[in-house]
Order: sequence, then structure tokens, then C-alpha cells
Amino acid sequence: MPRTGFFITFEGSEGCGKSTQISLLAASLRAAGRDPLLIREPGGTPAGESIRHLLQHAPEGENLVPEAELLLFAASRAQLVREKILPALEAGRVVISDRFFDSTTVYQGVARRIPADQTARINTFAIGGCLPDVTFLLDLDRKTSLERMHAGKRSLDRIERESEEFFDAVRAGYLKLALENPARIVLIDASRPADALAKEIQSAISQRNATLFS
Ligand code: Z5A
Repeated sequence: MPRTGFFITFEGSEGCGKSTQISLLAASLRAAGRDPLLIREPGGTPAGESIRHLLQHAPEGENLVPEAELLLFAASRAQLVREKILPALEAGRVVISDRFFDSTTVYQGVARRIPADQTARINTFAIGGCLPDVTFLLDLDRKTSLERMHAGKRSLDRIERESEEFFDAVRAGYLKLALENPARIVLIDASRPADALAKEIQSAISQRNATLFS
């Protein structure tokens, strides 16, 4: 079936403001009469939410090797694409995902040092050609991101407890990815106030699809 919807993904380091921007964007789309599907990764389906628990919080996930971690993220995504994303896009809906395959490229490929060709092959298999129409990379320095997360007062999960070197590699990996994919990835300076970011994001979407907010 042809894909008539519009697929938007958000990426960036933890606490960079993805959820905040997704809520603001969804509200603008609803005000324009749209019914966006909001999803998150890992997760978004019953199977995916179980995988999320194993990856982030379950004691059984504490000793996952990088290869198993990569395959679990890919399994969650393969299920999400076929169960939720493709049917929504085929029905003409806007789909907004909090993280997608770029997270695997950066966290497992760059930061966990799994060779890029292997990460790319598994990503390709998992998404089956379902590429985002546009991806917003919210770039934020580690210090501000930590301040924001501590202000939210939530406990850190397994990946959030990684080293500073790990998160430096994540940020550098994302910036490199944005340089390599200028047509798809829009780099956003996430240190600014939320409403300024929301305007920039809405404007970038309108440039790609003039009908979404009309
Ligand atoms: N992961 C992976 O390794 N491989 C993969 O393939 C995938 C994921 C898909 C998922 O984490 C983890 O899985 C993630 C990568 C890994 N691990 N790490 N580390 P998650 O889903 O639990 O959470 P997250 O995606 O890392 O981030 P988050 O905690 O959901 O944060 P956020 O959505 O980006 O930020 P926020 O909740 O919108 O904002 C954080 C706080 O800042 C909050 O208090 C806001 O009110 C505040 N905020 C937001 N925007 C602003 C602005 N502009 N100014 C000031 N304050 C702001």
C-alpha cells in the first residue's frame, strides 16, 4: 500500500528535550486538525515495551553484551515499524517517534564501537525501507543535559549510568551523522528556550510538507 503519511523522528542525547518538543509539535498538529501517532523507542508495542524494560531497568539486562543490546533495540524497532508505523503512514497519518535507527547507529555503533557496516546492515533489516521524512537532532552539551535531568529528579537507567567518554562519543557521533545526512537531519541548538525550538521545528516541517499545518 502507498505511504501517504509523514514520518518525523527526534534524536539527541538524554535530557536534550525530545519529549518536550514532541508534545509541542503534536499540539500544533492537533490544532491544525491532524491526529499524529506518537511513539517511542525502544518500546511502542507490547513486545517492544518488554524489550525496553529488559534493556533499561531489569536486573537480567545488567550484563548484556553490546551485540545482544544492538539486536534487542533492532527487534523492538522491527516490531514497531510493522505493527504501528507502516499502518499509520499508509493511513495518511503523521508519525512522530522519540528516537529511531539513528540512535542505534550512534549508541551501539559509535559509542559501543560495533563496526559501522554491521550496525548499518542490522538497521536496514529492522526498518525494511521505512526511512523518516525528516529527523530533528537536538544538540545539547552534557552539562546542561545533566542539569535538566537532575531538575526532573528521576533515577538513572542502565545506559544513563555510562561514562562521560561514552556520552562524548554519542554527541560527536550524532554531529557526524547530521553532516553526512544534510537532506534528512536538521540540526537544532537545543540550549535555547523550548518555544524557540518549537518554532524552528514547525518551520522546517512546513518547508518539507506545506499541507501539514494548513
Ligand atoms: N538507545 C540506544 O542505545 N539505542 C537505540 O537504538 C535506542 C535507544 C532507540 C532510551 O532512553 C535510551 O536508550 C537512551 C538511548 C538508548 N539512553 N540513554 N542514555 P529514554 O527513552 O528513557 O530517554 P531519552 O530518550 O534518553 O531521553 P529523555 O529522558 O526522554 O529526555 P528528553 O525527552 O530528550 O527530554 P525532555 O524530557 O523533553 O526534557 C528533559 C528536561 O528538560 C525536562 O525537565 C524538561 O522540562 C526540560 N527541558 C526540555 N526542553 C527544555 C528547554 N528548551 N530549556 C530548558 N529545559 C528544557
